[in-house]
Amino acid sequence: MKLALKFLPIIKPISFQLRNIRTVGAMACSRYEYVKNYEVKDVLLPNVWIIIRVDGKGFHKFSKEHDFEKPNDERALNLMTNAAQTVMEKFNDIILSYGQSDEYSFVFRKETNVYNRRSSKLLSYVTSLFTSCYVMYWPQWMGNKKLTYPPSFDGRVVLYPSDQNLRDYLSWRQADVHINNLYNTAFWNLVQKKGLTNKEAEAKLRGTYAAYKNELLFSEFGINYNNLPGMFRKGTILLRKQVNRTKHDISKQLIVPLHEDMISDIFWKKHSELLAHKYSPGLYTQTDDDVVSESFIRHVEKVSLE
Ligand SMILES: Nc1nc2c(ncn2[C@@H]2O[C@H](COP(=O)(O)OP(=O)(O)O)[C@@H](O)[C@H]2O)c(=O)[nH]1
Ligand SMILES: [Mg+2]
Repeated sequence: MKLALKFLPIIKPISFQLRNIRTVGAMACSRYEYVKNYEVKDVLLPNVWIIIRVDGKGFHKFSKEHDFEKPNDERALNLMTNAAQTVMEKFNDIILSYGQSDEYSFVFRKETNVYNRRSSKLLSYVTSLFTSCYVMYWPQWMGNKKLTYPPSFDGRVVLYPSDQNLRDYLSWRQADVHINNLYNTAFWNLVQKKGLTNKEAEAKLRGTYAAYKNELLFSEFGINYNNLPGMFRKGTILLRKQVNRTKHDISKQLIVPLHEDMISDIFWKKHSELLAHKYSPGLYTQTDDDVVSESFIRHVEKVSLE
């Protein structure tokens, strides 16, 4: 009796659960099953470009806290690119990624059927994978600098119906890096080399045109803006390329970082596979001058999780 009393609280819930299980056809369902219907079917429109952009949360503070170099920290930018490469490895249908500052955009093929085009699945997977890679690869790029708190990234999905929309989106992000980088380069030179306070430097640059900042950098600091690293001026574009060298395994695909001008038509002609009727990676030629370094090219052997 004593024993039975002891087990009563356990037995009761089990019998309660059993009462609430019914059989529908051959399938056993619980009466709770209906809650599944509340899940929103957030399927993205067919036949449109899908862009997922991740952006560092509060990176103004995060970069200060972790002593990022100003205005550009090469290691931190490479860390972002490294994380983006892994995302591209997992999703075969990403044909182009573009990163600058604390953000990365991923462009999926219009026809992709990954996760049945379910928005929340796609967005959460890309964002969480990118974030975990950022943390995992941190020591590789940032050396002894310890992470003092966990970084996070927000993510959004944007759809573009036309190729022109896609080009304009990428041009918008690339124009953004140009505007910010020119300003930041002038600003930090005034502060670090001329000893101006932040307020003074801000006042000196307020309302000025690009030509003024270019001239200021050249005449006061001997800096030819156009000679600064492409990664700082143009951000990083990741493209898939097929190896075309007999020494290499022909089946291998590369993920190649470039710092080219996506605003110009030349880029889209050179990488014509991107807007072709049927996409397949373009050929990799070693003459691509803007390649960061051989070691940064990822050889893709894994395929997507589709
Ligand atoms: N010093 C430094 N800061 C950077 C670098 N990349 C990004 N940041 C910082 O990250 C911020 C990113 O901008 P935004 O996303 O608008 O700001 P958030 O809302 O604070 O993440 C920039 O304003 C910088 O403060 C870098 O390479 N060096
Ligand atoms: Mg941010």
